[in-house]
Amino acid sequence: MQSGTSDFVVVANRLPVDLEQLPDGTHRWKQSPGGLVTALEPILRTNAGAWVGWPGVTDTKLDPITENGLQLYPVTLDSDDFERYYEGFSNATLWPLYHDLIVKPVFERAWWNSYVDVNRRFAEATAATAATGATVWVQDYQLQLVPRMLRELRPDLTIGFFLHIPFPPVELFMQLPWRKSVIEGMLGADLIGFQMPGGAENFMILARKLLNLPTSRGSIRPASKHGTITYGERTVNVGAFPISINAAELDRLARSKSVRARAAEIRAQLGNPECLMLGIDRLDYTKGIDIRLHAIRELLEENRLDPAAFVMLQLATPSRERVQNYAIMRRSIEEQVGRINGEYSEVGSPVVQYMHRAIDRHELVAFFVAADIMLVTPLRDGMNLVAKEYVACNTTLGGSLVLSEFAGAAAELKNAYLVNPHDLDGMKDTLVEAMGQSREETHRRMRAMRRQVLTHDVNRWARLFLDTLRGPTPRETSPGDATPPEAGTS
Ligand code: ADQ
Repeated sequence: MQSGTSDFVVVANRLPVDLEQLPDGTHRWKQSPGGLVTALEPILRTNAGAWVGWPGVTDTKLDPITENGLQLYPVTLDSDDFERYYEGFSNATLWPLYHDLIVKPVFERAWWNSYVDVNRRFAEATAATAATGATVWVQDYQLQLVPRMLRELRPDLTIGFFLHIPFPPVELFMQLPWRKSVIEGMLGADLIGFQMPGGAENFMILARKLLNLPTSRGSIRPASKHGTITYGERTVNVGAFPISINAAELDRLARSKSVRARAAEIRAQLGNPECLMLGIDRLDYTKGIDIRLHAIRELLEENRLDPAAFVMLQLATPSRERVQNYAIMRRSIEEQVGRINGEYSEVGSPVVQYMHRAIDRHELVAFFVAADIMLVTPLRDGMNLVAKEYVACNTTLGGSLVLSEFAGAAAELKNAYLVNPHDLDGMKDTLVEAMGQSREETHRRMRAMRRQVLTHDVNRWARLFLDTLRGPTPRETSPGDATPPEAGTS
């Protein structure tokens, strides 16, 4: 197969820009600067880098473009692909299967066939883009078959794969009718990265049980907590690489005059409550939005929360709206908000403020700065960047983070108020405890969490993954440059 010119290729379901369809039918590119693109941009630029992904609209064939110096290769999806590969297999099969079956996964053969087709298209686009001997980094659960397909097309490439969501325990994964193909798909990579050591461990067990492959535990510098799988002639490395955020930039933004002024204005607009609680999530049944609302309602019923003294602000980004369980979830949350407000709000000052829309970055940071208590209560979450973003924005140390034990972030943010979202009473008690905490203790906890988040940012994550994939550069192996400490201490 003929090779392309890019030495470093990122492959993700979405491009780092969205193609927007305007009312007159024409199109326009809009930046969607996620953490991933910010972290990878310098590497993409210095390595003649490219990004392969779907531009966000269906049935539109687009030529490769260069946007802000980045080579972008759009992969076309038609509306059937979108329904079967994306909404279907990715988000109604894999997503619930990998998140502890919070809802029942749907196993539909036509969806699987489409997943295979689309993964092949991504692999072919990548093979045509990558230069001889290039490094390719494939992202997430939508593209688990790409590493193997790509290796068959281009054995010369170095291939990494990173899963952003949890990798489930063996008993759950075994339900998947196409389980062998998925594991073999991922094994096409030279390095398979997970958020947590538990995910890496689950994968190793499956490789052993399902494919009878020899596995061994061992450390591969520079990352920690690793194992290897012998797969034919190759050795596949497996490890945990907890993702993070651009902490320094958020810290800087949170300290800016304009954000601080906007934060004060938000508090004033909400009637300067004694306590402002905040939830920021994609509207997803994994995020436990309903659970935190339930806890608040019961605390109000029991007179343990004074409706005149606090406001709960819930921001929810619209997400996967055509997938049935998302629509059900949205209705239930909106009913709960209505019920609490119906019973406890005064004219002009709702107890729960709910906004179902995307918020721009500056405004989002102002919400983080304004909040006294951040509620992050997922039933299961690969990492949860919101928890880390709140910490990075809490420059005055006055805020408290209530965090689910089932978010990957809990392993690093041990000074959060950790809760089990299945234990409603425990969660209510912890919320009351956080609200009544002394200033000194609040500062102590936040200071410790900030130390962790500011020293373990997304650049470090990307560097650690790529150094492990390609082998450490001479600088990294110089004497005295020890293996970085494991993320997990705060
Ligand atoms: P997500 O499930 O999307 O990510 P999360 O890690 O919390 O979850 O990231 C969401 C991002 O969207 C955050 O940066 C947040 O600030 C932003 N956001 C949320 N609500 C918003 C709103 N209303 N307006 C604007 N922005 C909003 C998946 C996995 C996670 C993993 C990440 C990264 O499910 O577990 O942490 O990938 O690997």
